[in-house]
Amino acid sequence: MNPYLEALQPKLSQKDYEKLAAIQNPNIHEFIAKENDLCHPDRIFVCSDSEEDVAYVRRQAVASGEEKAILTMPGHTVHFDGEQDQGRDRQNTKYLVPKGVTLSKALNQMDRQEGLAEVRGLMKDCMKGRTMIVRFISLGPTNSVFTILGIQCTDSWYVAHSEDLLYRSGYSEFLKAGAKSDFLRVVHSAGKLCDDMTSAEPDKKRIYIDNMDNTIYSVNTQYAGNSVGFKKLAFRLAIRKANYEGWLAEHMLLMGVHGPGGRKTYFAGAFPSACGKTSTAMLPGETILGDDIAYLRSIDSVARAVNVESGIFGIIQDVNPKDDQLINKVLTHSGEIIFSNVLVKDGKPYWLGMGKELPKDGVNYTGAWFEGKKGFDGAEIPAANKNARYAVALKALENCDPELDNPKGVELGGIMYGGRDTKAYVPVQQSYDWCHGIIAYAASLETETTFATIGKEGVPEINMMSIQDFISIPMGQNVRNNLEFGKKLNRSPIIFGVNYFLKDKDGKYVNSPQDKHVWVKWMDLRVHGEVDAVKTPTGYIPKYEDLRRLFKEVLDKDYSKEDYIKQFTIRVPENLGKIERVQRFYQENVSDTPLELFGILYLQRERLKKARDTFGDYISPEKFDA
Ligand code: SPV
Ligand code: MN
Repeated sequence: MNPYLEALQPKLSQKDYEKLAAIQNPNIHEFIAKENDLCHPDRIFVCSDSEEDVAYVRRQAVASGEEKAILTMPGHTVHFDGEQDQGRDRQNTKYLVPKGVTLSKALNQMDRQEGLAEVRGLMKDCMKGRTMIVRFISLGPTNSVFTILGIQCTDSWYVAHSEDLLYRSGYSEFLKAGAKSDFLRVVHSAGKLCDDMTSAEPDKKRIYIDNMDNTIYSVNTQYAGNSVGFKKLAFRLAIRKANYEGWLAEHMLLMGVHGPGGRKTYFAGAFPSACGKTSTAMLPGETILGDDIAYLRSIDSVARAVNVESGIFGIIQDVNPKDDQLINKVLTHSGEIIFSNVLVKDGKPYWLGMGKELPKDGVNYTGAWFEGKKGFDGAEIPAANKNARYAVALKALENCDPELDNPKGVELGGIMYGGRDTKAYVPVQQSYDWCHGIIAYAASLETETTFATIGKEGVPEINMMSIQDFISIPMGQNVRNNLEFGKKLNRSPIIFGVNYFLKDKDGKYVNSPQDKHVWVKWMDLRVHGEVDAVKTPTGYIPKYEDLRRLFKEVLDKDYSKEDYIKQFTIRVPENLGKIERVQRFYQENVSDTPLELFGILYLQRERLKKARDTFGDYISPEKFDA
């Protein structure tokens, strides 16, 4: 028996002891022993992913009060996060950097020793009177070059239960891996709890990333983006691992797009949180492979990708029978689902934009709720939080892609990048080449903050490749990695820029949410070289005739020339403004920016200026199609 197992034995039942001892890796025992020493749980439960263990986790989530059964539907439960714990917390999420090391200025960081002392101080004895649950997970399909193993110690049954729905189980992978010591570690505690089982001390919320130890600490929070270790927490560690090993870990959806003749082409898509990623991945008639995190590798010189996860933690706001048939059907039928931060009344869940009137009272994340109730900040509390969510396994969806667990992943035909850009970029465009796409669309991705993170909404910002919140390496290095990745491929995916949020002069969106389906179909045709495009200073845009046909075929809509011109007019001043902001951002925040970024932006500026000299500030797409 190694000394760590010996130290852990008093906290373990005989069965749990055996489960742990069966893993031939003292590093794992050491990690758990270290966290046991810190958190001092009364006992430790080791989840082996057996049916029995998983059922136990599910039962405990309800027995502990962290979830409540929704009585009208078998398998449905609801979980509430505290009023000040309704999204990812950027301010309290920090990288711990050793003395002498600095990350890019734009990244939230602090001295490693200080940070460790602070967070470990907050976690001291935090599990007294509780059980520490140990979960083993495989990030990505098992038995694959993509597989990364992860382990989490948590005192939240809700977190442990969510992991069942969202990830591939990993206990047997740890057994197989034996002494292989490369795994990501997360330790989490919900901290002191209120009577309603929500974290009681939001001012002591901390999410600290210790790259040196491949460990993430999370305390005094339950919101899944801050607590479910294998979501955004391990993602930060994976980005670092990818950097060393020469692949990419991305905030991307994966989907199969159906083209002519029964063809299916896989696309990845990077969007910041709450900018249309999940709704794109779920387009009806296409297949969904993933909606949040993907790993990309060059295999035999083509880009292949896997979904790191196997479930969806999706925004429920605006899911309604008309716009989101597939997920709406899942959410309104029996099956295992955790709803979070919705309104519950008479044993039924309600959310904003569900397509029917909401009750005037019920129970929500603030406890007993009634219309007009004011929150901690004096603002009126909505019936359900905007960032209310559902957690469900991907396989619950009718159009789950059959390649989900393919260890080789899927070959990517295209990659799209899109943010909330109300002013500049056209709704869809294709880059000139890989490097232009990476710089002009991915590294230049502009967006506005959303309810997915705590703080003010609608603040414009640059969100590099949509991983600004998760990037754990120098930012310039990330740009370089992306450039290099594509340059080395024999067949690189085509890069597209999409913008679902462009507005007109009166502040109205120029597109409806359904239009994205047409853009996706157009991208598929471009990947296969089946339609022409119009060359503009910012990229190739669709021809009117092709869109008219696609609007009819896909949405049964008559697409007018006026709409086309409005949507695809090149707005020179706004585009020059964008370039200026992006350039300044990199100059001021990213000391290791590759020169190529400035070069590609310079050329884009020159093309825009030249076009302006001939055609003026606002240029109809028809001018470029002469
Ligand atoms: C996001 O905010 O990007 C999400 C939800 O996907 S969470 O992972 O909880 O942050
Ligand atoms: Mn996300």
